[in-house]
Amino acid sequence: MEKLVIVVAPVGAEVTKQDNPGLPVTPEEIADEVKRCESAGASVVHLHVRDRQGNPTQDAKTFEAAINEIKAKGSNVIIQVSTGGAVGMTAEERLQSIYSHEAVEMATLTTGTVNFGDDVFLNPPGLIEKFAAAMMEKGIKPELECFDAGAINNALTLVKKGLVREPLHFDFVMGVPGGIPGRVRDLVYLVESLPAGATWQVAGIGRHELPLATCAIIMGGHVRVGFEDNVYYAKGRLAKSNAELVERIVRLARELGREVASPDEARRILGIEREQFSKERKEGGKA
Ligand code: KMH
Ligand code: ZN
Repeated sequence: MEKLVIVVAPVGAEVTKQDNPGLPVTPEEIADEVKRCESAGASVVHLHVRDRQGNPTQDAKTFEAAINEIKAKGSNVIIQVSTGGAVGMTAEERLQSIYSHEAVEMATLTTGTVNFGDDVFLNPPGLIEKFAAAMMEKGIKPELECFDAGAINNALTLVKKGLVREPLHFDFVMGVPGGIPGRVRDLVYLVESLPAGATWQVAGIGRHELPLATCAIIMGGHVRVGFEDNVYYAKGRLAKSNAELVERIVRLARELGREVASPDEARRILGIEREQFSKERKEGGKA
Protein backbone atom coordinates (compact mmCIF):
# COMPACT_ATOMS: atom_id res chain seq x y z
CA MET A 1 0.00 0.00 0.00
CA GLU A 2 1.15 3.56 -0.72
CA LYS A 3 1.75 5.89 2.18
CA LEU A 4 -1.31 7.75 3.43
CA VAL A 5 -1.99 11.22 2.05
CA ILE A 6 -3.76 13.39 4.62
CA VAL A 7 -5.66 16.36 3.23
CA VAL A 8 -6.78 19.07 5.62
CA ALA A 9 -9.75 21.32 4.85
CA PRO A 10 -9.37 23.89 7.63
CA VAL A 11 -11.72 26.70 6.56
CA GLY A 12 -14.60 25.70 4.26
CA ALA A 13 -17.32 28.08 3.15
CA GLU A 14 -20.20 27.30 5.46
CA VAL A 15 -18.72 26.86 8.94
CA THR A 16 -18.42 29.88 11.28
CA LYS A 17 -16.53 30.84 14.44
CA GLN A 18 -19.86 30.26 16.23
CA ASP A 19 -19.62 26.63 15.16
CA ASN A 20 -16.02 26.37 16.34
CA PRO A 21 -14.09 29.36 17.73
CA GLY A 22 -10.87 27.81 16.44
CA LEU A 23 -11.90 28.32 12.80
CA PRO A 24 -9.09 30.13 10.95
CA VAL A 25 -10.40 33.04 8.91
CA THR A 26 -7.71 35.65 8.23
CA PRO A 27 -4.71 34.85 5.99
CA GLU A 28 -2.49 34.82 9.11
CA GLU A 29 -4.80 32.48 11.03
CA ILE A 30 -5.10 30.19 8.01
CA ALA A 31 -1.31 30.07 7.49
CA ASP A 32 -0.64 29.32 11.18
CA GLU A 33 -3.22 26.53 11.14
CA VAL A 34 -1.87 25.07 7.90
CA LYS A 35 1.64 25.02 9.38
CA ARG A 36 0.39 23.21 12.49
CA CYS A 37 -1.47 20.70 10.33
CA GLU A 38 1.58 20.12 8.13
CA SER A 39 3.73 19.52 11.23
CA ALA A 40 1.09 17.05 12.40
CA GLY A 41 1.18 15.09 9.10
CA ALA A 42 -1.06 16.79 6.52
CA SER A 43 0.45 16.95 3.04
CA VAL A 44 -2.34 18.77 1.16
CA VAL A 45 -4.43 21.78 2.15
CA HIS A 46 -7.87 22.18 0.57
CA LEU A 47 -8.16 25.93 0.74
CA HIS A 48 -11.14 28.28 1.04
CA VAL A 49 -10.72 31.90 2.06
CA ARG A 50 -12.87 34.53 3.74
CA ASP A 51 -13.29 38.28 3.32
CA ARG A 52 -12.76 40.78 6.14
CA GLN A 53 -16.27 40.09 7.46
CA GLY A 54 -15.54 36.38 7.56
CA ASN A 55 -17.77 35.56 4.59
CA PRO A 56 -16.68 33.07 1.91
CA THR A 57 -15.04 34.62 -1.15
CA GLN A 58 -13.26 33.30 -4.23
CA ASP A 59 -11.44 36.60 -4.74
CA ALA A 60 -7.99 35.91 -6.25
CA LYS A 61 -6.27 38.59 -4.15
CA THR A 62 -7.59 37.05 -0.95
CA PHE A 63 -6.35 33.61 -2.01
CA GLU A 64 -3.01 35.17 -2.96
CA ALA A 65 -2.69 36.76 0.49
CA ALA A 66 -3.41 33.46 2.26
CA ILE A 67 -1.03 31.49 0.02
CA ASN A 68 1.71 34.11 0.48
CA GLU A 69 1.35 33.74 4.25
CA ILE A 70 1.45 29.94 3.98
CA LYS A 71 4.61 30.11 1.85
CA ALA A 72 6.19 32.74 4.15
CA LYS A 73 5.99 30.21 6.97
CA GLY A 74 8.16 27.82 4.93
CA SER A 75 5.36 25.39 4.26
CA ASN A 76 5.83 22.73 1.57
CA VAL A 77 2.23 21.53 1.74
CA ILE A 78 0.40 21.02 -1.59
CA ILE A 79 -1.94 23.97 -2.17
CA GLN A 80 -5.30 22.83 -3.46
CA VAL A 81 -7.74 25.69 -4.01
CA SER A 82 -11.50 25.28 -3.96
CA THR A 83 -13.43 25.98 -7.13
CA GLY A 84 -16.65 25.04 -5.35
CA GLY A 85 -16.70 28.19 -3.27
CA ALA A 86 -20.09 28.59 -1.63
CA VAL A 87 -23.52 27.74 -2.99
CA GLY A 88 -24.99 30.53 -5.09
CA MET A 89 -21.67 31.82 -6.46
CA THR A 90 -21.39 32.17 -10.24
CA ALA A 91 -19.00 30.02 -12.27
CA GLU A 92 -16.80 33.05 -13.00
CA GLU A 93 -16.60 33.89 -9.31
CA ARG A 94 -15.70 30.32 -8.39
CA LEU A 95 -12.95 29.91 -10.96
CA GLN A 96 -10.96 32.97 -9.83
CA SER A 97 -9.07 30.86 -7.26
CA ILE A 98 -7.01 28.95 -9.84
CA TYR A 99 -5.54 32.21 -11.15
CA SER A 100 -4.55 33.48 -7.72
CA HIS A 101 -1.00 32.20 -7.25
CA GLU A 102 1.71 30.25 -9.12
CA ALA A 103 1.97 27.92 -6.10
CA VAL A 104 -1.48 26.44 -6.76
CA GLU A 105 -0.84 22.79 -7.67
CA MET A 106 -4.33 21.32 -7.33
CA ALA A 107 -7.95 22.47 -7.44
CA THR A 108 -11.23 20.78 -6.72
CA LEU A 109 -13.42 19.90 -9.68
CA THR A 110 -16.88 18.83 -8.56
CA THR A 111 -18.29 16.65 -11.33
CA GLY A 112 -21.99 16.78 -10.58
CA THR A 113 -24.83 18.85 -9.21
CA VAL A 114 -26.06 17.86 -5.77
CA ASN A 115 -28.68 18.95 -3.28
CA PHE A 116 -26.76 20.54 -0.42
CA GLY A 117 -28.94 20.72 2.66
CA ASP A 118 -31.69 23.14 1.67
CA ASP A 119 -29.59 24.50 -1.23
CA VAL A 120 -28.33 23.20 -4.55
CA PHE A 121 -24.63 23.00 -5.35
CA LEU A 122 -24.83 23.58 -9.08
CA ASN A 123 -22.31 21.90 -11.39
CA PRO A 124 -23.89 21.49 -14.83
CA PRO A 125 -21.89 19.87 -17.67
CA GLY A 126 -20.85 23.18 -19.30
CA LEU A 127 -19.42 24.49 -16.04
CA ILE A 128 -17.53 21.29 -15.31
CA GLU A 129 -15.99 21.23 -18.79
CA LYS A 130 -14.98 24.88 -18.59
CA PHE A 131 -13.33 24.37 -15.18
CA ALA A 132 -11.53 21.20 -16.38
CA ALA A 133 -10.18 22.96 -19.49
CA ALA A 134 -8.96 25.91 -17.41
CA MET A 135 -7.15 23.59 -14.98
CA MET A 136 -5.52 21.67 -17.82
CA GLU A 137 -4.41 24.94 -19.42
CA LYS A 138 -2.73 25.98 -16.18
CA GLY A 139 -1.20 22.56 -15.41
CA ILE A 140 -3.26 22.28 -12.22
CA LYS A 141 -4.21 18.78 -11.07
CA PRO A 142 -7.97 18.41 -10.55
CA GLU A 143 -9.26 16.63 -7.50
CA LEU A 144 -12.44 15.04 -8.85
CA GLU A 145 -14.95 15.71 -6.14
CA CYS A 146 -17.94 13.37 -5.99
CA PHE A 147 -20.91 13.97 -3.72
CA ASP A 148 -22.71 11.03 -5.33
CA ALA A 149 -21.98 7.99 -7.49
CA GLY A 150 -23.01 9.53 -10.84
CA ALA A 151 -20.21 12.06 -10.50
CA ILE A 152 -17.63 9.29 -11.12
CA ASN A 153 -19.09 8.62 -14.55
CA ASN A 154 -19.16 12.36 -15.31
CA ALA A 155 -15.44 12.48 -14.52
CA LEU A 156 -14.76 9.60 -16.92
CA THR A 157 -16.64 11.54 -19.63
CA LEU A 158 -14.16 14.39 -19.11
CA VAL A 159 -11.30 11.96 -19.68
CA LYS A 160 -12.91 10.73 -22.92
CA LYS A 161 -13.27 14.34 -24.07
CA GLY A 162 -9.57 15.00 -23.35
CA LEU A 163 -10.34 17.55 -20.63
CA VAL A 164 -8.80 15.61 -17.74
CA ARG A 165 -5.61 13.57 -17.89
CA GLU A 166 -4.93 10.33 -16.01
CA PRO A 167 -3.91 9.41 -13.35
CA LEU A 168 -7.19 10.47 -11.77
CA HIS A 169 -7.60 11.47 -8.15
CA PHE A 170 -11.07 11.38 -6.57
CA ASP A 171 -12.46 12.86 -3.38
CA PHE A 172 -15.62 11.20 -2.08
CA VAL A 173 -17.55 13.67 0.04
CA MET A 174 -19.95 11.48 1.97
CA GLY A 175 -22.83 12.24 4.30
CA VAL A 176 -23.93 15.63 2.92
CA PRO A 177 -27.75 15.83 3.24
CA GLY A 178 -28.67 15.44 -0.44
CA GLY A 179 -25.60 13.44 -1.45
CA ILE A 180 -24.48 9.85 -0.99
CA PRO A 181 -24.85 8.61 2.62
CA GLY A 182 -21.80 7.89 4.76
CA ARG A 183 -22.16 4.14 5.16
CA VAL A 184 -19.29 1.72 4.67
CA ARG A 185 -21.21 -0.05 1.91
CA ASP A 186 -21.49 3.27 0.01
CA LEU A 187 -17.74 3.78 0.21
CA VAL A 188 -17.08 0.25 -1.02
CA TYR A 189 -19.45 0.85 -3.94
CA LEU A 190 -17.72 4.10 -4.90
CA VAL A 191 -14.25 2.58 -4.71
CA GLU A 192 -15.33 -0.43 -6.79
CA SER A 193 -16.67 1.98 -9.43
CA LEU A 194 -13.27 3.60 -10.02
CA PRO A 195 -11.13 2.98 -13.10
CA ALA A 196 -7.82 1.13 -12.65
CA GLY A 197 -4.96 3.35 -11.56
CA ALA A 198 -7.10 6.02 -9.90
CA THR A 199 -6.34 7.24 -6.38
CA TRP A 200 -9.04 8.33 -3.94
CA GLN A 201 -9.70 9.91 -0.60
CA VAL A 202 -12.76 10.20 1.58
CA ALA A 203 -14.14 13.30 3.29
CA GLY A 204 -16.79 12.09 5.72
CA ILE A 205 -19.13 14.84 6.89
CA GLY A 206 -19.76 15.28 10.62
CA ARG A 207 -19.97 12.00 12.52
CA HIS A 208 -19.05 10.10 9.35
CA GLU A 209 -15.53 11.55 9.29
CA LEU A 210 -13.82 9.16 11.68
CA PRO A 211 -15.32 5.79 10.63
CA LEU A 212 -14.88 6.52 6.91
CA ALA A 213 -11.31 7.75 7.45
CA THR A 214 -10.54 4.52 9.28
CA CYS A 215 -11.96 2.53 6.36
CA ALA A 216 -9.85 4.51 3.89
CA ILE A 217 -6.67 3.82 5.85
CA ILE A 218 -7.41 0.10 5.74
CA MET A 219 -8.61 0.06 2.11
CA GLY A 220 -5.61 1.88 0.64
CA GLY A 221 -7.36 5.21 0.08
CA HIS A 222 -6.46 8.60 1.47
CA VAL A 223 -8.16 10.83 4.04
CA ARG A 224 -9.51 14.37 4.34
CA VAL A 225 -10.33 15.91 7.69
CA GLY A 226 -10.90 19.46 8.89
CA PHE A 227 -13.46 22.00 10.03
CA GLU A 228 -14.95 22.28 6.53
CA ASP A 229 -16.31 18.76 7.03
CA ASN A 230 -16.52 18.37 10.80
CA VAL A 231 -15.89 20.67 13.78
CA TYR A 232 -16.13 17.94 16.45
CA TYR A 233 -13.50 15.66 17.91
CA ALA A 234 -16.18 13.45 19.47
CA LYS A 235 -19.90 13.74 20.17
CA GLY A 236 -20.41 16.90 22.23
CA ARG A 237 -16.71 17.84 22.23
CA LEU A 238 -15.46 20.40 19.70
CA ALA A 239 -12.08 19.82 18.11
CA LYS A 240 -9.48 22.19 19.57
CA SER A 241 -8.00 22.73 16.12
CA ASN A 242 -7.76 21.23 12.67
CA ALA A 243 -4.36 19.92 13.72
CA GLU A 244 -5.99 17.86 16.47
CA LEU A 245 -8.07 16.09 13.80
CA VAL A 246 -4.96 15.48 11.67
CA GLU A 247 -3.02 14.14 14.68
CA ARG A 248 -5.73 11.55 15.33
CA ILE A 249 -5.55 10.27 11.74
CA VAL A 250 -1.76 9.97 12.03
CA ARG A 251 -2.12 7.95 15.25
CA LEU A 252 -4.73 5.69 13.66
CA ALA A 253 -2.61 5.14 10.57
CA ARG A 254 0.39 4.17 12.66
CA GLU A 255 -1.69 1.76 14.75
CA LEU A 256 -3.03 0.22 11.54
CA GLY A 257 0.43 -0.11 9.99
CA ARG A 258 0.15 2.63 7.35
CA GLU A 259 2.89 5.22 7.00
CA VAL A 260 2.02 8.86 6.41
CA ALA A 261 3.20 10.65 3.25
CA SER A 262 5.22 13.87 3.26
CA PRO A 263 4.14 16.61 0.82
CA ASP A 264 6.76 15.50 -1.74
CA GLU A 265 5.69 11.87 -1.38
CA ALA A 266 2.09 13.00 -1.84
CA ARG A 267 3.09 14.81 -5.06
CA ARG A 268 4.37 11.52 -6.46
CA ILE A 269 1.41 9.46 -5.19
CA LEU A 270 -1.12 11.92 -6.66
CA GLY A 271 0.73 12.32 -9.96
CA ILE A 272 1.26 16.04 -9.53
CA GLU A 273 4.83 16.02 -10.80
CA ARG A 274 3.54 14.85 -14.16
CA GLU A 275 1.04 17.73 -14.35
CA GLN A 276 3.74 20.22 -13.44
CA PHE A 277 6.07 18.72 -16.06
CA SER A 278 3.55 19.26 -18.83
CA LYS A 279 2.99 22.81 -17.57
CA GLU A 280 6.71 23.58 -17.74
CA ARG A 281 6.91 22.07 -21.21
CA LYS A 282 4.00 24.19 -22.42
CA GLU A 283 5.64 27.32 -21.04
CA GLY A 284 8.90 26.45 -22.82
CA GLY A 285 10.73 25.73 -19.57
CA LYS A 286 12.69 22.54 -18.86
CA ALA A 287 11.65 19.72 -21.18
N1 KMH B 1 -18.90 24.78 -0.17
C1 KMH B 1 -19.49 23.75 -0.97
C2 KMH B 1 -20.79 24.21 -1.56
C3 KMH B 1 -15.20 22.58 -3.10
O1 KMH B 1 -14.52 23.18 -2.29
O2 KMH B 1 -14.81 22.32 -4.23
C4 KMH B 1 -18.61 23.33 -2.06
C5 KMH B 1 -17.26 22.93 -1.72
C6 KMH B 1 -16.59 22.14 -2.75
O3 KMH B 1 -16.70 23.21 -0.68
ZN1 ZN C 1 -14.37 22.92 -0.17
